Amino acid sequence: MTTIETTTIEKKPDQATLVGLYRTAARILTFDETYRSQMMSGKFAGMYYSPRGQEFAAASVAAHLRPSDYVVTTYRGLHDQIAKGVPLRDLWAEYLGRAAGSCRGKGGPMHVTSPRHGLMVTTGVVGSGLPIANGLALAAQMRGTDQVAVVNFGDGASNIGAFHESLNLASLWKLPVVFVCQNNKWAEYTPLSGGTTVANIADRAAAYSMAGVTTDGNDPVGLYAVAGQAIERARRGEGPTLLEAVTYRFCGHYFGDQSEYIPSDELAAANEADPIPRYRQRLVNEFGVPAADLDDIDREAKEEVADAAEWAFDQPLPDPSELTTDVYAEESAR
Ligand SMILES: Cc1ncc(C[n+]2csc(CCOP(=O)(O)OP(=O)(O)O)c2C)c(N)n1
Repeated sequence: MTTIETTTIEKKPDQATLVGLYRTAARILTFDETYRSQMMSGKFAGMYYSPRGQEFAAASVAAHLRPSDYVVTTYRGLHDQIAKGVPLRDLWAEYLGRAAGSCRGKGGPMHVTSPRHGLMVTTGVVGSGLPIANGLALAAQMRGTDQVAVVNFGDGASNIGAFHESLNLASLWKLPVVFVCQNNKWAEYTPLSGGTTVANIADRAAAYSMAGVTTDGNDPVGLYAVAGQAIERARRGEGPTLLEAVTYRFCGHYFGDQSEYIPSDELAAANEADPIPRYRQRLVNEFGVPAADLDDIDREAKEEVADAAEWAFDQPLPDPSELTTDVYAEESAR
C-alpha cells in the first residue's frame, strides 16, 4: 500500500481555514438537529439518514474543492451537500419535497442533486456512486480540465462489487477521482467486523496499486492535510486515492432506528468523543481562536438554518402537472 504520510505536510492550514471547517460543521450540525427535532415533533414525515458524528469527514475534504469540482454522495449525505456549498434554502426545500428545492421537490433527502454546485448525485443504491464518479472524472480527463471528482460512501459499500470494479478502472485510466470511505463502523445493523476481515478499508487500495490511507475522520486538521494531498494528486493527473476517514454514526441507521443492537458503552464512548465540541476546544486552546468568534459562528448557523427552514415551509409543493418534467430527457437533448 502506498501510504500518504501526514507528517510530510509542511504547510499548516491558516486560521481562516481552521475556523472555516468549524463553520461548516456548525451548519451541518444545526441543520441536522433542527430537521430531526421537527420530524420528531410530527411537523413532517419522511426518510432521513443522519450524518451526525461525521461532519468533519465532509468538511475537511470539501474545503479543498472548487465549485467546478464534483461530489457524489449517499442517502446519508446532508453533510457532503452542505460542505460542497449547496445553499441551505435549496436543501431545506428539497428535504421537504418543495418545488423550490434543488431537484424541484422530486428528489427528497435521498436523491439530492445540484449540478450548479458540483453536487452531482445523491444515491440510495449502496456502492453505486463510485462508477458514477469515475464517469465524471473520465469526462473531466477527456475535456482536459483539472476538475476532480470526490465520491463519499460507507464502509459497507466497500464490500460491494462496484467498489472493486471502480477502483480497478480508476487506477488503470489514472482518473482524477478520490474515493472517500467514511467508515462509521456500522453498515445498517452490521458492525464493520461483520462485513469484512480487512483491518483497514484503505488496505484494499494495494490491490489496485493505488494510493491508500486510513486517517482519523474526526480530526479535522489531520484529515484536511491528507485530503489535500489526495485531491492535488488527482488534479495533477497522477491518479486516484482511496481515503478512509474513520468516524462514527451517532444516530442509528435511519431516523427512528433506536440503535438497540449497538453496545451501549460503544455508543456512549463515541458520544463522549463528539468531534465538534472537541474541535471547538482545540481551536481555542491550540490555535488561539477567541471563543466569542465560535459563539458567533454557532449563532449564525442557527439563524441561517432557521431562515432556510422558515422559507422552505412557505414554498409550494410541486404542481402535479410537473410530474414528468425533468424526469425524461427531451428528444432533442439526446
Ligand atoms: C445495493 C444495495 N444493497 C443493499 C441496500 C440496503 N442498504 C441501505 S443502507 C445499507 C448499509 C450501507 O452501509 P454503509 O455503506 O457502511 O453506509 P452507511 O449507511 O453507514 O453510511 C444497506 C445494506 C441498498 N440500499 N443498496
